[in-house]
Amino acid sequence: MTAINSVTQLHRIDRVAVISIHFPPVNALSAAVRDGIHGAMQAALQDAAIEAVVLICEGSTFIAGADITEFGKPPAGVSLAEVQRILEEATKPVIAAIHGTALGGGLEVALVCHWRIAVPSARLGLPEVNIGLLPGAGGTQRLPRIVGVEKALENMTSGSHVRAGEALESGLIDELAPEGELQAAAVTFAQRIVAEKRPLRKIRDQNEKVLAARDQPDIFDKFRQANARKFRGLEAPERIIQCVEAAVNLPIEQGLKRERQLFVELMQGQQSAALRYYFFASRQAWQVPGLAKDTPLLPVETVGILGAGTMGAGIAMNFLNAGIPVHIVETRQEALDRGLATIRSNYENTARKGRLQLADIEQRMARLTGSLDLQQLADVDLVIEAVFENMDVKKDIFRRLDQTCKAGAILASNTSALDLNEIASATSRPESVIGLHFFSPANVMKLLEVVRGTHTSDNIIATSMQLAKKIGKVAVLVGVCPGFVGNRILAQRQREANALIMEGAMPWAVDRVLYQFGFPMGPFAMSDLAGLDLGWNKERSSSSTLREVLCEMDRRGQKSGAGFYDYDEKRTAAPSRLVEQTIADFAKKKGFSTREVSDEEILERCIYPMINEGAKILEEGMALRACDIDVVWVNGYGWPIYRGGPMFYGDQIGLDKVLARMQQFEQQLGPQFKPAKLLVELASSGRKFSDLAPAK
Ligand code: T1G
Repeated sequence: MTAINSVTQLHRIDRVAVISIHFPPVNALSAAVRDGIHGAMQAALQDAAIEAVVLICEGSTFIAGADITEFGKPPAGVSLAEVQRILEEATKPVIAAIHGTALGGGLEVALVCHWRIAVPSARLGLPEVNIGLLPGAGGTQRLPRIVGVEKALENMTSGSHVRAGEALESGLIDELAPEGELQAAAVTFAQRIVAEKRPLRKIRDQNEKVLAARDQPDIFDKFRQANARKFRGLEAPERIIQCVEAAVNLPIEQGLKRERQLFVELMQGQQSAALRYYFFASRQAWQVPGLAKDTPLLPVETVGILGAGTMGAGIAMNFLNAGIPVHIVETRQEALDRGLATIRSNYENTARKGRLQLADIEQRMARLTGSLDLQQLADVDLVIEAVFENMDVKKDIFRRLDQTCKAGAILASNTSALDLNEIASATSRPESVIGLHFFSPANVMKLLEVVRGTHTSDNIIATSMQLAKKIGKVAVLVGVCPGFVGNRILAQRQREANALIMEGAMPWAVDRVLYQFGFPMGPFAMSDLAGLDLGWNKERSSSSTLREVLCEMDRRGQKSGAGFYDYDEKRTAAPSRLVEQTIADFAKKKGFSTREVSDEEILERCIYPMINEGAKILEEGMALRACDIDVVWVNGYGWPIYRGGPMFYGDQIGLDKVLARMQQFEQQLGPQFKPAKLLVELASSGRKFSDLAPAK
């Protein structure tokens, strides 16, 4: 066994050299890994006793890509291109032995080896698109040569992982190895290749699949059209398509040059910076400073849910899907029946789309029970209250849970804005009370705000964060304040959107600006979808707000065929002249004078107060990090991920510019624009939100 460097070992089995990489956690292609592979290959090629080479990794996975932490830093060590050259031009067969995930640059290294073997559980992919890049080490040129143009386009623009079995069928790998016997199988495969004197095979020389696509130029435009909605606003997918077009129409050397050029464009662009930022932000959100790594976790093997309404039913599905039995308690039989039926029908809808088997439905429904008896929750590990948003109701429920539930049970509220500490004060065990704020539809939306009360214990927090991961949520720990983090920031945008249409901006203008910014839908279209009459009371309505006026006109949103927009029978929205006049009349009655409002002002008025509110949230310690706020908004409110999140966006614009505009708005429009102290502090010292250390 020879240590080539700190992360690379070289040893020999019979006449096969085994290059073994050990660079936890994912054997990323750091400078040391690149140097190690290159050095080991030089040694193997010079050693006459060696007839073949196996490249394998220790730990959990094969190389999972370039080392993203090196991006933006001065290059060091042997280049990836040089590593690939020595592998591909080797005069002895090189076999990549894959387990775990071969992703990005890792798969691109495997593709310059002459053969590939993998265990069945291995997954392979080129997911660079997820960080706003494209496979920049030949992946866009070699993958189409193996799996064909259409499959390559799909794989690289979706960033999907392919299981080893499928990879074997498509020719991406050549052999499957028994689980746990990868190295032995790879060495045997290498020996067989030598014994059979197989000519060395380079993917770069296999052109039949790309040449065949030359006669089908419309493949690319069809693919663009079919994915236009999914790729909206994103730069990387289009560049990937252009690289594959180059693979079809150009010799590989020119194709590689084209790939390099487009890769550098993306690497230097703002979208990749935002997506790489988000990659790490989404992982940091799980870290809770001050929480010991070995904080004991509580068992969560049974869950009780209070309330079988939309939220309670959706919340229940998360646990049923994760194999955790749920007991739902309601106060009225018909409400309970309706809730249980909703869960079943949700599953049946998913099955109709082919995403669930009928057997799975029965298996999950078998884990679900319901009753009108709170005593049924006496022994559950976790109770989630999901009832009417009224403090008195919630305090009464928590008082009764305190008397009913076993010691050590986690008592959680799904409240979206009420004071969790006040709810906890109704119990004798505030240390067991936590907020688990799901977002509707709770079985779909990824975000879970984990609300930490003043007295919530560390093991309840640690257990809740771990549980969130188990049920497939993106959890962010937040503090107790009105609206917590997400809704508190949303209130800023809503206030400005509503103010803008009193000043002369049309609802469809505001929606267009925010849609073009990258949100899936603007606030007025969203209101029409949700219904303008949420909480509206016909008897008490007094035309005091524009929403009341519209509801009184029976313009209650999509469901009534009209809201801010008019809707045809297919629910296609169109601006409404009547609403335009209604807004003008209402604004006049309220004393507003209307004017032309520019798209730029609409965007700044909606977005900058969100950034400012995020600064206040950080000042108050209601979020641990600025990037946590971004994770909340990407996962809970459709902030375009390629813009990183409101706080990252503020950093990219420049906090000095945000501050200056907030000060102008404050002067023109009032104290609601008063800049946060932290914004003033950072802007005046030339710092960014990303310079802030996490709160303790
Ligand atoms: N570089 C550096 N660190 C990485 C990393 C990477 N590529 N991938 C993961 N990590 C860290 C991660 O930050 C975390 O750190 C730890 O590993 C565990 O990750 C030339 C240019 C491999 C499926 O996009 O998809 O190659 O928080 O929590 O859930 O064309 O990580 O522990 O300190 O995600 O088991 C392309 C990205 C790069 C793969 C494992 N490759 N990674 O998932 O663990 S660009 C990727 C993943 C490229 C080439 C281009 C996942 C995973 P910490 P984790 P996991």
